[in-house]
Amino acid sequence: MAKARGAAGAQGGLAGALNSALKEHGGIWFGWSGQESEDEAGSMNLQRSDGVTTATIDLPGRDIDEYYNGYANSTLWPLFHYRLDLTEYERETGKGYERVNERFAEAVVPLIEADDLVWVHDYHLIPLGGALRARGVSNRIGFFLHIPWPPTRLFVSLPFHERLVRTMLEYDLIGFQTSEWRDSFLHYCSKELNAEVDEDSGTVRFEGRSVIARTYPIGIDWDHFQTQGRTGESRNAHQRLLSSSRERTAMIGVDRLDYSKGLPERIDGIGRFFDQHPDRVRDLVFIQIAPPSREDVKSYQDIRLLLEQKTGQINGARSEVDLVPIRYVNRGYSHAELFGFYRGSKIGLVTPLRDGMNLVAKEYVAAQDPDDPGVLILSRFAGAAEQLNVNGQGAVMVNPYSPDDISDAISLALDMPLAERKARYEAMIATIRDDNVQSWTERFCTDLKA
Ligand code: ADQ
Repeated sequence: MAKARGAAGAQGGLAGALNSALKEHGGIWFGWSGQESEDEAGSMNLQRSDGVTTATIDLPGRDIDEYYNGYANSTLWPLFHYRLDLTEYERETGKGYERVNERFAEAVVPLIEADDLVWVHDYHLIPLGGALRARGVSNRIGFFLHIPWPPTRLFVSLPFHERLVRTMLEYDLIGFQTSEWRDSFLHYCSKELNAEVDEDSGTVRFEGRSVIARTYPIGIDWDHFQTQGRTGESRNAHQRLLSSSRERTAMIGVDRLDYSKGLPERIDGIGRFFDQHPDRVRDLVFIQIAPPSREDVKSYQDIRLLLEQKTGQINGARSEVDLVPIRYVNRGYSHAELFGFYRGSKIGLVTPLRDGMNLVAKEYVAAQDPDDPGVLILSRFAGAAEQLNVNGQGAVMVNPYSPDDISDAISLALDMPLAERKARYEAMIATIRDDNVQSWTERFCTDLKA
């Protein structure tokens, strides 16, 4: 018997992106099932559904605690999102992380055939490439980091930082979302490892090996998303949103409930807007969709409480019998429904404190009516800012730590004339449509093969 402990959920950006890539190219998706096994060595489950083959293994409770909730989500995730204050440095969980990566390598080796490309994803699996090499796998192996790479000064707070980066240098190709994260990685290699680094090509030479680090900004599955947007389910969601907000402008936020997404800071910004424009409380309704994630980790329980408190305070102070300014919803929706909600919202509020890319920003714009588009307010600290802040056009950029900045941006968006909304939309839409998840996969795999 296995019981669910929730891994890469349906609401994760990574899961959605990879599913699309595999449907297109075939291959096997290997990883943790999200289930807890009762015995030490969970067996492998092979399944085929919707054109995608998955090979997953269950993990014993201790591994889930040390590897997934521990090192991956209480050490690497906060550290890579610049949150030293939340980062736990426990040697035991570090050992669990390495142990599980070894176990994954052991399990996946028999599935790898001579000509296969091996593509490893994200911070949970950084040492997997090295563990595969140690087992004689000589295939091309690539790694993509979905989250930021922190500046060297922060990264060196990790005990054994060098050990982690040395395993990264076992890959042939390393992909980052933005040049900022890539440059931080190269800086570390040159500063701390004394590796020979060629910034232009991204080549790192170290102890006889050579690896290339490049940027591959991830995109959405444009065609699939547009198809979802044409369904009855999507139109229904759109209608529900419009009729429930009546004459008020709907502003939407959609995020996993995670401290990196800047949710309490966002609520503070909205509070500031209401303080500065009490006459406009009736003009706006803010809808925050935030399904809980990683609920076994304390910092996630804390952020949930904080958010409930903050929305409660504003709603208590600003509600009328016929009006609630913030609708805070703790559940997931299908992409069809999200499309409808985005389309019905004249403002999209995406204000992470730090984010590898942020696909919600791209989905919001992709769902807009080109003849009457809404306005995207975007944090300068989201990876997506590198693509969506186009010469001062595109998204309205904000500093998510500043409630005044968020308040000003909401004012600007509420009153923005149609011509400017269209110009900003036009500045973003081509890259969102063309630099999609298919072209991202294509670019990475072509470079990995080369
Ligand atoms: P995430 O941190 O999960 O991804 P994001 O890129 O925004 O963040 O992707 C979230 C995805 O989940 C979107 O496709 C969104 O539609 C979906 N989602 C969010 N809330 C939902 C809800 N309530 N119901 C249904 N679906 C919901 C990580 C990194 C990001 C990076 C992605 C992809 O943290 O920086 O962009 O991987 O690389």
